[in-house]
Amino acid sequence: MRVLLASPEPKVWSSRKHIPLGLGYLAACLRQAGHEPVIFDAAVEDEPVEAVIERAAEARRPFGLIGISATTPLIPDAWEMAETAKKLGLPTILGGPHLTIMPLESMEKPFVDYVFKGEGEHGLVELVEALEKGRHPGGIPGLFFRHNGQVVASDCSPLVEDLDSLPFPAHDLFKIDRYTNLQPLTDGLDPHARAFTIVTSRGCPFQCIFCSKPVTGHTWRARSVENVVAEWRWLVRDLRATEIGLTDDIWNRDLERAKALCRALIDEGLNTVPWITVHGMKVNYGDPELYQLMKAAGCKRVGFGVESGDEYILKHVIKKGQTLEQVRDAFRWAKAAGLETMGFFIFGMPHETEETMDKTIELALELDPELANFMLAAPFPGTEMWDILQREGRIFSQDWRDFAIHDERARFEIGEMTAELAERKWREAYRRFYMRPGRLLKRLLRWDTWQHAPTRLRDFFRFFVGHRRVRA
Ligand code: B12
Ligand code: SF4
Repeated sequence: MRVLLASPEPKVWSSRKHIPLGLGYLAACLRQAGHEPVIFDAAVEDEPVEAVIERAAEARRPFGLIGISATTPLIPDAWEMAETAKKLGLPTILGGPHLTIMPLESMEKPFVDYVFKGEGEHGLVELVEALEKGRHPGGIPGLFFRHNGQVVASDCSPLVEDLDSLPFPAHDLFKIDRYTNLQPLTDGLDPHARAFTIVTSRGCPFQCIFCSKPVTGHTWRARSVENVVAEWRWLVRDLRATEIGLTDDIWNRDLERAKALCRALIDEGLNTVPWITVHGMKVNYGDPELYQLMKAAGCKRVGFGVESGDEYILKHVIKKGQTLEQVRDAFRWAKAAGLETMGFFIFGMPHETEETMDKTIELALELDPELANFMLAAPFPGTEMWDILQREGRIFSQDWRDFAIHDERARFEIGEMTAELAERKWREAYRRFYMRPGRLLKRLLRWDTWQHAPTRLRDFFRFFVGHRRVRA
């Protein structure tokens, strides 16, 4: 069967475009089972989804199903896309993080035929085969569907136990030259970079109260070093990657495995293409040797979730499971090894005060990463923070689109932590971090600042001037 695998266009602020790797895995499994998947990522296409569906029908090569992926802020756009496809006669299935949290919400939409909860590699292939053979889709773990007008709900959310058993994601099906490099705020925007992402493990056993990881839960499942290196070789040698991003939740959970991966990349001569840890480098698991090996293996930059500069908030409020000492060590070791660093910081979490947020700003200044990413807390459904706010706070957001992290509005208030306070400290963090004379001078001396002046100016206005918006 020809299956259209689609991602809606993110209307959340983002100057970068990454491949939706989940669709790459689904496509690879469909292809392995003899089907014909086509990837449609609305972020990089220059025609609407209906044009692709209609053209396929006219050419007598119609699609038999559309599978749409959605995170929480993208769900309204996923519904729009499903409605369009349904009007053109295509059965629709939705999957991804938001559907795993709230499958029934989408089953209420008449234009959604199926919802998938969990990792979809096996379930989607089973559904396609059932549809092809005209079989009833009952009994597929993770699948929600209607039968005699009633929703039949699955009671489980499947996880792939042996990640090595999966084919590599169908990287070759993405229009890779339409994606940007992974961190344009740091590297300048290269709209034609061949930037691929790779996931070497899935899940994270920590339980930070703000983190929405519905698909993988608290598991940690790692691919073998050999399996990861084989995919890496394909990216570097065959697909001519110019940049690789690790997007695990926590790739260094097993320190020895992380070191072994670096050694293998060196031995295989795959250290010629720069790579970065976009997410998922946890400060808890490291030592100077790891960072030196990463550097030798071609790593250019590491990103750490620092979140807060206040030990009490870290430990007792957001349950980050890391200490400030571990944070300082990690930055020191990474810098000493010659790696660039990035820090992620969150403002406006429950129980925050002016003082705790001042500590976060001070810590960012002390750590002085190449890129500091300050975010306003977003209460994703299904997280502990969401539950706390339902009980004790006030969430303003009316629309799932408001849950985009890169948005300049506080989304809730709780106790003394007002929206005004969170937004003020968040803006102050950007001002104090980026407007330091030394940093400004360094930035002005970089060629890419001038090469990408329009993007830089837009970012400048966004952070330092801000948009006036009315809060509901
Ligand atoms: C890389 C990444 C990004 C990249 C690329 C996003 C992309 N287009 O894939 C960038 C940086 C652009 C990004 C942006 C955002 N991200 Co992000 N991102 C990730 C990250 C770290 C890895 C994603 C990944 O490749 N996973 C591996 C694949 C295999 O898993 P998967 O995508 O979930 O797909 C599997 C299942 O979900 C399911 N499935 C998925 N789609 C479908 C469709 C069908 C039909 C079926 C049957 C099954 C199915 O099967 C897949 C295979 O097992 C995850 C964390 C994580 N570990 O998942 C966060 C994560 C997905 N992001 C998250 C968020 C919040 C965002 C943003 C909203 C942030 C923002 N800007 O505000 C945006 C949204 C942009 C968007 N396009 O959706 C949240 C989502 C939470 C939620 N409730 O929705 C996550 C879970 C991180 C977190 N813990 O908070 N992200
Ligand atoms: S350590 Fe990172 S991935 Fe793990 S729960 Fe916390 S924020 Fe999420």
